[in-house]
Amino acid sequence: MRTQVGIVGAGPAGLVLAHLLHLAGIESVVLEDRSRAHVEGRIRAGVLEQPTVDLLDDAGVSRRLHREGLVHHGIEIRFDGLRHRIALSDLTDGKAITIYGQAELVKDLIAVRLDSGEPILFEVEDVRLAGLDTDDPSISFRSAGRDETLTCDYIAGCDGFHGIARPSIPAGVLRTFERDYPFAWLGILAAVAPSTDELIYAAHDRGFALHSLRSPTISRLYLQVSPDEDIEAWPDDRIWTELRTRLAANDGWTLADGPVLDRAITPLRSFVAEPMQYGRLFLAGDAAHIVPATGAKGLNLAVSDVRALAEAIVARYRTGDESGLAGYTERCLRRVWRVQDFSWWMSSMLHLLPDGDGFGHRLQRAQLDWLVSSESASRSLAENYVGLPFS
Ligand code: RFL
Ligand code: PHB
Repeated sequence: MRTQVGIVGAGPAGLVLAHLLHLAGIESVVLEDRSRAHVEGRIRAGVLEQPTVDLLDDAGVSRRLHREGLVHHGIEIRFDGLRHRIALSDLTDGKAITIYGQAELVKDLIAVRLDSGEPILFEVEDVRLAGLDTDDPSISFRSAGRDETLTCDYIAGCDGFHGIARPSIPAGVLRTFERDYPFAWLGILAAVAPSTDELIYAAHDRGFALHSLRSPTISRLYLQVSPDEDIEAWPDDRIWTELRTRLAANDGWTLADGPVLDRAITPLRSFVAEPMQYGRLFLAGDAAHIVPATGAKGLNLAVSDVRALAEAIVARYRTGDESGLAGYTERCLRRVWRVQDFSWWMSSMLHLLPDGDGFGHRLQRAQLDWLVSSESASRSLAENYVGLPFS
């Protein structure tokens, strides 16, 4: 088998890349090691930034997103029982975020891929990359019990943080940068109408809490917990009681509860691998970098990487110009580090940190106070949150 671009992974990065290449008339094969049902059912991100929505519009895959997604023009920052609105759209010339579950976006992208008639293989096994520093890199894998080899012009490693693409790069090539945080998130999906119209980020003495949503009938909520927390220790009652405590407001606001449909604990991590390419392999999305979820940026960053990669590949086929491919890492890293900084800042400001004498805690309160009382500080958050323009 031969193709122009072999894409490992059918998450947002791999699927958006496959579609952008298809629109430009470039062939690809998408290889995914999980089942279609698994990939479509994975509950993860929910916030799409403005540039992500604009790209999906241009790519013609946003019809259901606009029908079912919820456009939000602000978010709330809550601390000391007080509610402070950050007017995202007023502060950014009308830009907004759209709440649309990653699982829904993935369903839309898989549907458009299947409609295109181009190959997407699920449940492939034993995926291995070879010849990355040659002109004919290849991917070997097993599909439906048969061993296959796919020879490619280029390979896109879109297989997430635990994938095989990044570890296929020879030792000594990559430099990695990493921060672990002394906390994790316990996230739930619940069958209850959201108790808020806009997302609530709450800093509380017992830890951070976030009230997000997926639809008018489904809420998504998160609690800061310790990284080694046992999910079994969190029956529904305990989760709702803790959420109610941390999200409490002085003005009589109340939190409605309901059946918990899904629960999971996710560690928070910052990670960047540089460069994001080796020979004819290009890493995109979580395969190359991870941000703590507090800034709601992971999916959006994955989309911005593959936008740059698709442009570079298209230029290479149309005009023979390889400069976009050569400069792929440099172009991506500028945004990656901006987003790392934003996500780190949001995380550090909002979470309860181990803090002996309370110095750090007082700094957090000073930051929060400045954030909600200074228009320029609010605007800075808003610009980053709705998404900086693609370079
Ligand atoms: P993905 O989504 O992990 O997809 C990688 C795909 O590759 C497959 N794979 C392989 N396929 C073939 N061969 C192999 N050897 C393979 N190994 C792995 C995997 O099965 C998978 O299908 O990476 P991608 O495409 O880079 O997308 C990244 C996003 O998924 C991620 O950054 C976001 O979910 C992060 N994130 C959020 N991002 C946002 O922009 N906004 C948010 O509000 C937001 N909230 C979140 C989040 C992530 C969370 N968790 C659970 C990590 C909230 C949470 C709780
Ligand atoms: C979500 O809705 O899943 C969500 C929202 C905001 C975040 C992270 C996750 O910062």
